[in-house]
Amino acid sequence: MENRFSPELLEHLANARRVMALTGAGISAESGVPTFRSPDGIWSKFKPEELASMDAFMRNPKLVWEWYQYRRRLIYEVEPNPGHRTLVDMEAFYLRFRLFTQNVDGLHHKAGSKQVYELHGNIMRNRCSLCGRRVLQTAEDDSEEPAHCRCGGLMRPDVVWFGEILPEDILSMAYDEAMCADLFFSIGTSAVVYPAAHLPVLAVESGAYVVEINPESTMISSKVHTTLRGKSGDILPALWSQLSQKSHF
Ligand code: BV8
Ligand code: ZN
Repeated sequence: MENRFSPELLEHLANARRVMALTGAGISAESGVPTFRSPDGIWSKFKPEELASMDAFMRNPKLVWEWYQYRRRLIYEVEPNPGHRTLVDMEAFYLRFRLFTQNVDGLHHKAGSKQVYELHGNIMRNRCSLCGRRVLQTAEDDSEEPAHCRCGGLMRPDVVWFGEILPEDILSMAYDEAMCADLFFSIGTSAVVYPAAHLPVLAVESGAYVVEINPESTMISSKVHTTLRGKSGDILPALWSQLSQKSHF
């Protein structure tokens, strides 16, 4: 077993009591879900505000709906990867483990994570833009336009768009957890979208040991304690198995 990771990092993982993970599109990249801002990302053709915002939807509901239908068809086909599954093992191991995701693909649930806090909603649910009624999306729904709710409102994906507030209960829990975590992972996120991107910085300021896992450097790389340069589907299982070798837990 090559020792890829520093004794300091392994100590922090072995002794952590309150662990928080924040994930972004990068953790699903190895499952085949394109990220947003990488060169081949799904926003390479459109700017995010042109698709993931209420006024984009009101201006062109058909275009926005088709973009979400395209992403749903992608997501129906894919499976969680070893990165998602290592977070399931961590949840089972640590006394207190909180997983917050910016992703809307539901892959953490599919991998078996029991408690997943979705900061930006879930693409497999629709919500009425008028009365807020929620309806699960089905694989059979190949509609090219958003349906209307029985109240007459237009159904929209149940995700948080730019300019929209995040679910307040989940966001305030994320702030609380970031302030009391002793170990914080920022995994597969470019850390450019707020308020989620503030969480790792808040964790550093609150005394947590913060680890970033990303093949590229990001807006927070210079602020965290350790950056593990590589793919989360490779790094997370390797890190977890080296820790289990060391602690024989
Ligand atoms: C809010 C919707 C205010 C769901 C998303 C100007 C105008 C309007 C707003 C703003 C503005 N300026 C700033 C703002 C605030 C704005 C914001 O932060 N904008 C940014 C772009 C500057 N934020 C908001 O609008 C938020 N709301 O502020 O409300 C308010 C306050 C009070 C009252 C009313 C309103 C809402 C933010 C949520 C937006 N919704 N998505 C959907 O369609 O998916 S954001 C979108 O970006 C996704 O949710 C995604 O999760 C999120 C973050 O992206 P990442 O996950 O980080 O993905 P990305 O592609 O960027 O990076 C992937 C990373 O993975 C890369 O670093 C890559 O290197 C790495 N990677 C690749 N492969 C791997 C890997 N890592 C590991 N392993 C691999 N194999
Ligand atoms: Zn309605």
